[in-house]
Amino acid sequence: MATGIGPAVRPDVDVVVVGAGFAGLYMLHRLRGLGFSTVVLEGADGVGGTWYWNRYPGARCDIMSIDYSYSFDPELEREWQWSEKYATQPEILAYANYVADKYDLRKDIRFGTRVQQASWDAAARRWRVSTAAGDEITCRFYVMATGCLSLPKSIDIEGADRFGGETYYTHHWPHEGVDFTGKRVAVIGSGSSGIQAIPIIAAQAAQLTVFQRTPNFSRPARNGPTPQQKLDAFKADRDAYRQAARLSQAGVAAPITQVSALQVSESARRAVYEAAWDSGELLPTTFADLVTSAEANETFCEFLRGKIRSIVKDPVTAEALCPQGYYYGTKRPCIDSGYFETFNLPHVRLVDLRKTPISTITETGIRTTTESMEFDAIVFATGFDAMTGAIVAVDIRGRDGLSLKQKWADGPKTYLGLTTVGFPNCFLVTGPGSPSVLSNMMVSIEQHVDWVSSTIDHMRRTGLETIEPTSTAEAGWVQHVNDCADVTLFPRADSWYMGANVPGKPRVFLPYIGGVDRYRKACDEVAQQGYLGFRFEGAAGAVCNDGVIRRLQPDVTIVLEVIESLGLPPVESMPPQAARALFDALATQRPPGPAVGEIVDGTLPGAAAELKYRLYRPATAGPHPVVVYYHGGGWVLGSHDSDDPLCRDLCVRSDSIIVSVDYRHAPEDRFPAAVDDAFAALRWVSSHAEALGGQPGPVAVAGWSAGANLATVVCQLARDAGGPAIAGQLLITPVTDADMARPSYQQNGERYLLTSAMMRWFFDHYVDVANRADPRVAPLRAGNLSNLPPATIVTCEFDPLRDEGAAYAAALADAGVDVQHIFARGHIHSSLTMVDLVISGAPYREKMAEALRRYLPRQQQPLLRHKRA
Ligand code: NA7
Repeated sequence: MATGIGPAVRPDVDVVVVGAGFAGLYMLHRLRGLGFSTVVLEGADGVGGTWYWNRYPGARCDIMSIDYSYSFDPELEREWQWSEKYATQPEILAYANYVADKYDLRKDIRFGTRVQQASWDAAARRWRVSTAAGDEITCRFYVMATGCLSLPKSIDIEGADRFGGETYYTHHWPHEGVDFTGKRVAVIGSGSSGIQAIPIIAAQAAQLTVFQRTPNFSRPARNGPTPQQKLDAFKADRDAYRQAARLSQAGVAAPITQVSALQVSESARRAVYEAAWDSGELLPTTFADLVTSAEANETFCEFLRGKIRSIVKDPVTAEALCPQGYYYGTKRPCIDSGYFETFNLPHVRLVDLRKTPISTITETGIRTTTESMEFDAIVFATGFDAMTGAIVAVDIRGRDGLSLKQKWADGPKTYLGLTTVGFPNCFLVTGPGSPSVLSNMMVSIEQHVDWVSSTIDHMRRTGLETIEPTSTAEAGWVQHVNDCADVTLFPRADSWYMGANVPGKPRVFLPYIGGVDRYRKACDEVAQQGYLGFRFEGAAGAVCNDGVIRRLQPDVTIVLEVIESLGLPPVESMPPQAARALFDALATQRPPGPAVGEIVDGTLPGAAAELKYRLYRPATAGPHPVVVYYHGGGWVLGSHDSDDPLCRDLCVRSDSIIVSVDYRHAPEDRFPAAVDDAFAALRWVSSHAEALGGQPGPVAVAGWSAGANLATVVCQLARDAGGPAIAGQLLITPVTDADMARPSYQQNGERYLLTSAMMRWFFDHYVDVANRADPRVAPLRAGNLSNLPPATIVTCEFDPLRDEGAAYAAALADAGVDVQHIFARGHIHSSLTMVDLVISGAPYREKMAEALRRYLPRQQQPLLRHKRA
């Protein structure tokens, strides 16, 4: 506890909320219920936010209305019935008004009031909020509920203000509507707004020309009544229905699949895609890897292109409407009512701006690089400065006058998408770094409002006056948001999710893609852990439980969740045979790893008997360098099969032959059987490198876990025996000591698959206690570590073996060995071996392969073919 701060100056109200959309309305209701004086400032003359402004023809939500509704009051849910599956903008606006009336919200909303500036007054510990009209209001807490798609992107087309005809913007449509009958109309933009408006404008206009820069993926919405089974499920158990949405990936309950699009037959895949096409849903369940695998995603893209080609009669127009160059879902997909069919109408034309860009808008129309066209009206459906635009449109000044716009100049930085360092008592509803636009907004809004209001309530109860995230917590969250995005295809697209639609906006993935369910869990855990990562101040002093809420890579988390859900018994509770059977069974469940040129199974003479080996040969022309690989499994478990995907991956990436050699396992054959076999295998492979189709000369050794232990032990033995020659050693999360005493055992010994108990079980089966300091068990304890082959040592942050791996790297370096230490942030002991399952491991596997290529340069290739004269 620091010393207390001076008394706060009483503000005009407890809370100012900016925006009277669905977020602002619920925030007001909730805070009022908790007894906080609250004022909502709203620029429009009515409630509804995005649904107040976006009145263009055809505007509807594309999440089913039964789901796109508040869930906080069962009475409201009973009273309000939606007339359609996807309600129109007028009906949604009517709902917002109904809510405002039912809870008597208008009396605390100041309409027609645009907020211009908000600044933190540190001495008085309150915000000063000033409006465009010059009014000022002070508050303890300042909440931006300004929406994610509310600030239109400025029109970046030359000559836009020259046009003398009628100009309309989908985001600011005249309240009285527009009649296009008999008119020549241009629509610029083919995002959700354009796709919804175009069929309706086409039905009125004499001529419609659509100017399309990027074609969009869209499927039929098949609007109609709400599906009966949804209504039945809702009526049967309202709470369960809502809870399932809250604990879903995107805020709408949907089945989860673990099936890869590439695992099933062409016809099975097509059946799933046809069902998605027929579903009329924005987020149908398809395959697990459409978000992460380019190859899988492309199968859906091609299916959808096929649909467009089958609907649109003119092949040139059809091709222009087919999205290319980005993956399905990485730009916001759409559902529509007759969009593609509209292009079969004789008076509708598509101009493909990728081929003929707009040169300028003229007084009478639009000129492209090839022609001039005349119009009576131009409709701009050109989108928004998404997620950050409306927030930084207000000049928000935090501690010491810090400007939020400046702080976010290189991209937004938030803790949980809710708060940002330097801006005490300021909350963002569905801000950047939260699921927001990747979710059913109603679910995300309610979750944020509930979290913010209960936090404010907690502060009142505990006498705390200010809250602000710490730099550590914010940096950790930003990292986690990026980690989640980086395992997906999303960052590759020029989308508004990436800020790419607004010239000059930094290219940063703005929302959180880890899922509504996991996100909610993170927020709840933050609160439960004494508001981890927040610093509070009050009359009694400061409190702060600093830390980072999510540090594992997101795909590692998923693997851990899946394994936990299997409810497997701990390995150390099993006899070795049962543990081996389990290990083998799990190995059959995972993706196979990449294809290699050839796989050869064979035997070689071990120290006591024949040993099996499996050779992986690249598809490229040989001869290739040779790597001797030792599998992991604690000297007790494992085989060629258990490390098969990793060996394939190393083979392809390093362009080397990998010879995965077996060795005798404990407890049947205890130490030093495995070491003796490992060394015998090294000798045999080295002397047969050419016979195996490999390059002559030194080999490299590699291994994972206990296999990495054997790999480095044979390096020490080979040095002392004067051969075989080893060009380099790749040690992936190696066992280098046997005392199990380093801090990483304490920190990571229970929760991350490889546990301390399991390591103890391995050691007990493998080696007597008296022999555990033998350098052939604990290579770190060797008296002499000099003159060993160059080493690449990989350690993982959440591995009990992390610190001994790092200690070995340091000891080798001290002994003058050329060492590269690769530290895998957010990874666990086994995650780098999980090829195609833990995608975030791929960059590390690439580094490992680079090391092998460095140790074993390809010798001059014989000239295979001569050009004919
Ligand atoms: P979007 O989805 O951002 O769509 C805007 C469209 O306008 C998109 O096709 C853009 O092409 C196009 N655009 C933008 N600027 C230009 C210029 N200068 N020239 C030509 N075409 C341009 O906004 P919407 O309003 O449709 O939808 C927003 C969200 O609201 C939606 O995703 C739902 O969540 C609800 P681009 O793709 O940038 O090449």
